[in-house]
Amino acid sequence: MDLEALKNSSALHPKPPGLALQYGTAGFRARAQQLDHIMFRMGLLAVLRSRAVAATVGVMVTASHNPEEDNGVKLVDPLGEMLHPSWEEYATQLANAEEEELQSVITEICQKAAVNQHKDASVFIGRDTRPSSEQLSQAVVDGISVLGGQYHDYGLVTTPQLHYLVCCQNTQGQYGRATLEGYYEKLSRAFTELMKQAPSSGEHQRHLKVDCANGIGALKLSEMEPYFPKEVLIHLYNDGTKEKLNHLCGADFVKVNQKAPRGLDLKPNERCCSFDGDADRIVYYYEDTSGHFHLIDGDKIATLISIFLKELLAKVGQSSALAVVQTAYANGSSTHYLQETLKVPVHCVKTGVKHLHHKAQEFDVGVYFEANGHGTVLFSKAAETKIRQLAKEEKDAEKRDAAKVLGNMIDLINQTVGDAVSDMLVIEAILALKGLSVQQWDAIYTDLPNRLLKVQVADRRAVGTADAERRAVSPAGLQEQIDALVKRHRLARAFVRPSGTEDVVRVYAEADTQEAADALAHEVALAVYHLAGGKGAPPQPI
Ligand code: 16G
Ligand code: ZN
Repeated sequence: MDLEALKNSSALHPKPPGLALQYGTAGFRARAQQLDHIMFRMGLLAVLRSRAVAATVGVMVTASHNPEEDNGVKLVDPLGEMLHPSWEEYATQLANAEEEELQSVITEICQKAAVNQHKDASVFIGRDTRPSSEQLSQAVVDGISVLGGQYHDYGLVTTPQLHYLVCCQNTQGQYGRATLEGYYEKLSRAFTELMKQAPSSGEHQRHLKVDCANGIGALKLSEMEPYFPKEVLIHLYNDGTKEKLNHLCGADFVKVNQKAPRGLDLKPNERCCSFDGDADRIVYYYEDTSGHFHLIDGDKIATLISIFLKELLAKVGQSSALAVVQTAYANGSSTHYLQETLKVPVHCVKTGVKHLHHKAQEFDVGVYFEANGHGTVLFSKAAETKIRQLAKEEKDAEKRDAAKVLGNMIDLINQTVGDAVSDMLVIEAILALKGLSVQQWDAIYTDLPNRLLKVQVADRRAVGTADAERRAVSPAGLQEQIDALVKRHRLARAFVRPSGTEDVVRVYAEADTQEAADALAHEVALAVYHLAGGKGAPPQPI
């Protein structure tokens, strides 16, 4: 380590005095002006991580669905997973070190994580379309360079594309080529193969309206368009040429407000979807003839994919391979449908992609989705090998064809992380193959009415949870109160958890009617307010 060079370079990316940030559920997030030193230091950390694992790692500059003025950064591990939890703490330590401590913190991390400082380091960099992203990614480059790492800057990419590229690089091309062209070709080849099998529905062209949140999704979808089969017509809205990123549009806006994004004219019964700002989340929706808005969230996406895969897996003699992973936010109706009607095991884990991804790896075929639209499907090596072999060698035509469809699904799904583009193509292929309309998909089950609230408290850590966040273990008495309140409503369920991204406690409630869900959410919010040190005015009825 060239200490003089480190000192000089770091001085160009000074840490604002007193500022302390934490590597949270999805990396660092803050106002863009506060992040220059964080980016430089994450460049440093990426080099250390790359040396520790002797592989290429990724750095993505984005703040996802957050306002355009914000930014953030996430590290990507060699197989395209989120940064290993043991390194999240190093990230926080390095981010908050004062200038004069920087070198000793680096040395400490190297000791703790057995990093050989003489090894090669390789880092892939990507960024979203925020005005601040280009300069911030330059700070990442400075950090990488000063520690002697190599880098490849892919420039503007979606978050899932960067995950994919890192995985391709470290699997020596087995997962695909580490170029954007390689990504487009792999996905579109699989998609085209699947669409060839679709029964012609009389409708020769398939239209889909996509709200791109004024972000990177628009750019990348238009790059990909020439690769799509010509009967699939994707119409892009909120492409970033007119309005601000994520402003009144995008997957998060649509999910939270349960209404159409600005800038997309909904016609009755038209199939539409929204990406978020870095294109790793997707939700679908439509408006019926009476003007009623129908949201089709991550739970319904997981259900559609599970129904489809279950049928195919049964055909190839692997019906017990499938499991679904959800969080406590999953609508009770979805869990009920998956368990009772589809007879698929369902597992609940803590909020945050890394938890779902980790759990899904335990199964031959693990479908995971958060209700907010973040998710994918993971296939074990053994399951994939078996499917590929059947697709090639199986004599029974029906079984062989099912294996071929599964093989193409494996190629179409981005297994490194939830990917709005890949998920969209998976959904479009399933709807076409099954001849399902968006209304029929929506009608598979009816969501229980629900309500999400936030409560301001002095210290959100006062609320502790267990059992995948479904039970509160602190403050004392809170869970007992929630249990008593839930009992007063039908088909009711409620839980509370401290947010990982905002200084609030979140409350979720569902029940048989919207009035009951609203009342329950308010009652639980009041209980949190009184028992966990509420700030400001008490929560008001909805
Ligand atoms: C982050 C997570 C998302 C989760 C959300 C919960 C990733 C990539 N993103 O955005 O999965 O749903 O946090 O936020 O893991 P909350 O803790 O504020 O409710
Ligand atoms: Zn995102």
